[in-house]
Amino acid sequence: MTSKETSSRKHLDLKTGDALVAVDVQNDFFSGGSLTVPGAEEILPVMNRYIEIFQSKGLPVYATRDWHPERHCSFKSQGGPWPVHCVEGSKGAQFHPDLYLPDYVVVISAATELDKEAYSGFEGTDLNERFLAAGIRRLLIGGLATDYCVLNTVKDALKYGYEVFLLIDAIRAVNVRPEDGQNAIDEMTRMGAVPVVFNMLSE
Ligand code: VGL
Ligand code: ZN
Repeated sequence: MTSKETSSRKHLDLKTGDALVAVDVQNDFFSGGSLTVPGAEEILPVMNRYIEIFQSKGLPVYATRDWHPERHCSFKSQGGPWPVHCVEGSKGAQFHPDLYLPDYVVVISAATELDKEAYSGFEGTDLNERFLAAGIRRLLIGGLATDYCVLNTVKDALKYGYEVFLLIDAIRAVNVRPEDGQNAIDEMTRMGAVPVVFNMLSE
């Protein structure tokens, strides 16, 4: 392996065509919320640094949010697997107050249909069309939760042909089974997502 190939694994140079995708950094997934993701708090300062570096380079940031109708099919009360969470317009559905969201961030609401679960930010949204219109070719993806919405957003991104960098230090898993998060990371990397951490970006 040449030194260039070696170093390309340790460093990621952000450039035009790159976009950051912050998946579902919403109150209900944090402690005190209805569908707590263990360790979710730990991603906030890291995600904020990713957002700041994108902002400083004039690169786009997209924030997806789980945005369910009040009786969404994924809720236990409707026969689904989850407690009521991220109901459209509710406090729990708001982005975490400590998430740094510059004014230009594009917000994408997903899983808005009553009878349809959608763990991918692409599903039932115009995310792909927006990326195509903006000339986006590479995605840096982090957020919540590793084993659901991050996993499925990454899989769709790869399916649509984007180069995907998985923000290992800015994701956390629900871990219904304790191995779910690691299995999801393994699956994403097997499919071609490249795991990165923040210090690979800083000059
Ligand atoms: C999610 C479970 C249910 C997620 C959303 O954002 O990963 N997980 N709804
Ligand atoms: Zn949900």
